[in-house]
Amino acid sequence: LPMAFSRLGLAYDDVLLLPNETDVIPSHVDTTTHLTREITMKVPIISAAMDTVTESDMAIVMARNGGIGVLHRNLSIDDQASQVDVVKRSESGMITDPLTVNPEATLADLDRLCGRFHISGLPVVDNDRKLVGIITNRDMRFVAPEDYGRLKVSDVMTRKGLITGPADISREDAHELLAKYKVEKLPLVDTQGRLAGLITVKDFVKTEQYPDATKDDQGRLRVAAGIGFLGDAWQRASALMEAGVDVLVVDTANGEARLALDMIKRLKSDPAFAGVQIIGGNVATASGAQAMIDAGVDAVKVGVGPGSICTTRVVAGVGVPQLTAVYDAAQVCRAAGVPCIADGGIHYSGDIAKALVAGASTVMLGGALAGCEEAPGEKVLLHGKQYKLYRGMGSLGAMAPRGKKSYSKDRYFQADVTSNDKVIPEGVEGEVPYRGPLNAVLYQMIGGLHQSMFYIGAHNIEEMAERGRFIRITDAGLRESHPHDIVMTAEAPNYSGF
Ligand code: RVP
Repeated sequence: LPMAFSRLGLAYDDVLLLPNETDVIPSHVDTTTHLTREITMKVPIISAAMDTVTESDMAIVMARNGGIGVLHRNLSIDDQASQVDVVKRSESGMITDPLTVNPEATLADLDRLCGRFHISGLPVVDNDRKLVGIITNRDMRFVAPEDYGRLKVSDVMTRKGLITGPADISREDAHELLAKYKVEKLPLVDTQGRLAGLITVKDFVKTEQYPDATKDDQGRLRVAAGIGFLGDAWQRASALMEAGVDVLVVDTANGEARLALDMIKRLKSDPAFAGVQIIGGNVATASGAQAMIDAGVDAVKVGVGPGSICTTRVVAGVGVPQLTAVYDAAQVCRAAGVPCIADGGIHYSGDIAKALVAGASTVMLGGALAGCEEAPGEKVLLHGKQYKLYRGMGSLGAMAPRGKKSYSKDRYFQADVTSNDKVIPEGVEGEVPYRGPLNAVLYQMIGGLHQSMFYIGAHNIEEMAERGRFIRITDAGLRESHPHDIVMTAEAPNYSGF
């Protein structure tokens, strides 16, 4: 028994980082880090696999800004796989397998397809995949929406004077053709006139606009997705992989469960999944991290109970204060060359810096991003302020949705519970303040991290762990850290006393 009391667990709020002598300029730091053994990112931030945080809109903007999103799994296999598809098709160097439309399709069909994938036009191919035209916003501009059901694509598409390029065109030549003919889309065709790819001007613009974007070797945005380990989990993993997912996250509240470890081992030993990185979690101790590493994961996710919506620590009495959990796990991870992800409990940019100094390579955020425009769900008005729904994946709403199937009960090992009133929640449901577009929120988060690196004297993430030093603080110290003795009258973009 005495052993059980021998250690003190610390949370982010228990410490501060000491300032150091520094020659660092905040805007010059390099925040490149490892998401997994094989994938690097320019920004160490991941959006959580939660149904009020990450669907395709969130994942796209996360990846554009240099981080990555983990698509949640509280939806059918088809729906989750099609979200992977939406992210992978959202922008790319050259689309080798572009979406197309048949000349016989109606404009209503076309409109639906374009809406779903947020695109403005498509190459038109016949049944032999021969390019017969292209249809874009320009062709649709003078068509009344009432006529969409009646008119076919072949009635309005552009078929004369099509500008195309050869299948093996270089990026530079493609750019020249787009500019010369002032067109937005360049279909690529093989020697038989069959469609072989598509290059769009939007992708060139996006590349300039988002130089830090997290992309695969074909120039497509990277995306991760959560999976379980029971029932049809294998089928889900396969469907996600076929849709082009970069990373699978075996997503459980207790990564040390035998079933979760077995799932990881199986994925890692199947050559079919060789091109996909596997993240495992969550654990909160050195031995938990070691179990994950032994199972073969490409990154270990750490956090039992720190989440803002999590009640595991009170319902089960289990958990480790997050700073200590990250530190303990990171020691083991570093020795094995496996990146460590600090998941949960991060609400201010300063917490990101503390997690990285403790040894994490990246952080995962839920509540801090749930108020963004790109998070799923509508804004609600409460007492004259705007909010968005945020709930735990272990909340009643997520595990026992009214009239709907929950796909994520197994995260808490309750998949066999058939009656909703028998669910044991480990999370709560609530609202977080609406925060506007994710771009602006990430700008503040990343900017805050740059400031930390300046104070610590770290030019890069590796130096954070080397040079960063903690000091423990008291309740009085914490009170002193936050604004005090003032009534705040203006909102700061990176601080809320909420
Ligand atoms: P936070 O960022 O503090 O809001 O925490 C988000 C994390 O909380 C998630 O990434 C996940 O690990 C955890 N979580 C999600 N649902 C629940 C729950 O219902 N207990 N916990």
